[in-house]
Amino acid sequence: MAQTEQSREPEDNQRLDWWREARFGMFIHWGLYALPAGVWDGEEIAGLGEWIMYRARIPVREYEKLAAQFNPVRFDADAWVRLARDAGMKYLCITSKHHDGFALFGSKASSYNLVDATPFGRDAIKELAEACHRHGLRFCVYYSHAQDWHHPDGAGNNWDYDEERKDFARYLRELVIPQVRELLTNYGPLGLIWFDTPRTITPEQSKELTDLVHELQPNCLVSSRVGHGYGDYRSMGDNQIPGAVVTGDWETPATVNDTWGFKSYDHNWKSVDTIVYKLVDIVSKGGNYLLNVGPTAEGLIPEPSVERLQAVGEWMKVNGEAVYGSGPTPFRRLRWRCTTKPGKLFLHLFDWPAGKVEIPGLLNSVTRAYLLADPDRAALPVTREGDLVTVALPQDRVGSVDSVLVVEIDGPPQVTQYLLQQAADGSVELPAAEAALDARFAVYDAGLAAVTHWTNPSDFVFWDFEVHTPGTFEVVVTQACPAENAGGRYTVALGEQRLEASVAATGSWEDFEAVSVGTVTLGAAGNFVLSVKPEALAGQMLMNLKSVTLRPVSRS
Ligand code: JFZ
Repeated sequence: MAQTEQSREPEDNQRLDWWREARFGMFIHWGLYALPAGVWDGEEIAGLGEWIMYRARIPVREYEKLAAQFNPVRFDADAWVRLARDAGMKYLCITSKHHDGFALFGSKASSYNLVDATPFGRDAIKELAEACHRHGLRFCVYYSHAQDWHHPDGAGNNWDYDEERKDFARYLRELVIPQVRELLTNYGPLGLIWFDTPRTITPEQSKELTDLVHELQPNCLVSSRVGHGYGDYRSMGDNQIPGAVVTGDWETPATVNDTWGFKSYDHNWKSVDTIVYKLVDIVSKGGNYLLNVGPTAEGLIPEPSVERLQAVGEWMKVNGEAVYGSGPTPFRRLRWRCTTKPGKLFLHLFDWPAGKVEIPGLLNSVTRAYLLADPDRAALPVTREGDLVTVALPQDRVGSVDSVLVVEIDGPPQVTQYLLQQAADGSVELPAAEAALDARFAVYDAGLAAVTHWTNPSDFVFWDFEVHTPGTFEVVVTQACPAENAGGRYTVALGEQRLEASVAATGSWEDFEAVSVGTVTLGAAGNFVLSVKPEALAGQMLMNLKSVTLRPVSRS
């Protein structure tokens, strides 16, 4: 479990050079679905905004009528691209055609597009491509190659069309291939094409599309969602951040609120701190962060997204060096997220440790340490005791959100892996701050010093630790949960041993209580992994989790 699944081996794939350098990109989901914005026939439709046609089973002839009303007069390609640029993003990827089949570009293959079917009549893909080229961002497109709910032969629409009579190859031939050709020939160089939800596509068809892209533009990347293992890099599940370093080239596509396409009533915006944390967490595990905005039918990026991206940009201006072109952490376990460049470790201090930062296991000599937020980059005192390096810090925080400490070292990182250690009294303390998180929504909140936003039952946390004095231990979970959400069930697993537990009511999300959930026996000294995994939520979130403690009850 500590080993996250391996992806494609890193290869010397030169077309990826810019993408590995970029690390941070803007995703844009924009289309006719921005008009209903999550409401159909007066009813709020659950799920993602861009899925409304599917979720409400809207007939093609009804949904198509949205085109006649789509007139995003406030659309300003330069404004969108400037926002991305100022946020520190290096590429921009927009839905040139989503599952609803509506294209944002003029197309000879189908008139169901922004130029030919709307009063607006402009080509948003062209305007954005030009704006990106003006402002130095790589321009990229999303293209739904398998699902198309408008085309009679596309995948997904079974309420208008008879699945049995669909000829998927005809859809590829008559719409997808011509449109992909248009995208790759009419808009200058594309950074990448983001295919999605391969569904019923065959391996031959995935290969054919990938080859077509590379034939037309050898440097254009293809996302793994083209299907069947093709593509240049791997896209994780939506919002999915792995628990540990993943080798190979990968990205996490993610949302700022919960939807991709605009929904008028989705106000669940992530905080600036959370967004920066996710960016750093992803880079520290070897990936890219493709962060979405969902503009309105008027053509505006929602203000809450704008404000957050601007604040992220402020942080990036000071600390971008720790993100662009940076590689993953060399530490299996360290209290701080760490990103790297040759000769440099960047430690990300989301909370400010009093007086000092300790780096256990660092064998390199440290030539200099300083904070990126310090305009003078004054050298901080560094001391060493064996393989424990300590950097002295000012008492008060320098910088905000995440203060980046640069530790310059002599050559490639050489580290002894330190797992969490059993205390002298035999107890093992596993704090949330040190937990590895494999999650779509759960995050570590430095203010609460707890894992929170645990809304997804597949999200789990785990810790690696070392035990020198074996025995039987009481497992104590320090958690918070208001009564309305209590009673969710989860499993604490340690090797083969599993404890089933139920979330206790503690009064609020911020009142923490230590709850004993049973005992485990560690028969011998060694390294262990303990995980906490939800089984069933009783409300919106499982619980806020501050720590798990193993308290010795007897020695073996
Ligand atoms: C897809 C789309 O259906 C969705 O509308 C959006 O465009 C998103 C970026 O991609 O949804 C997915 C695709 C894959 C996973 C989850 C949602 N996945 O692998 O977990």
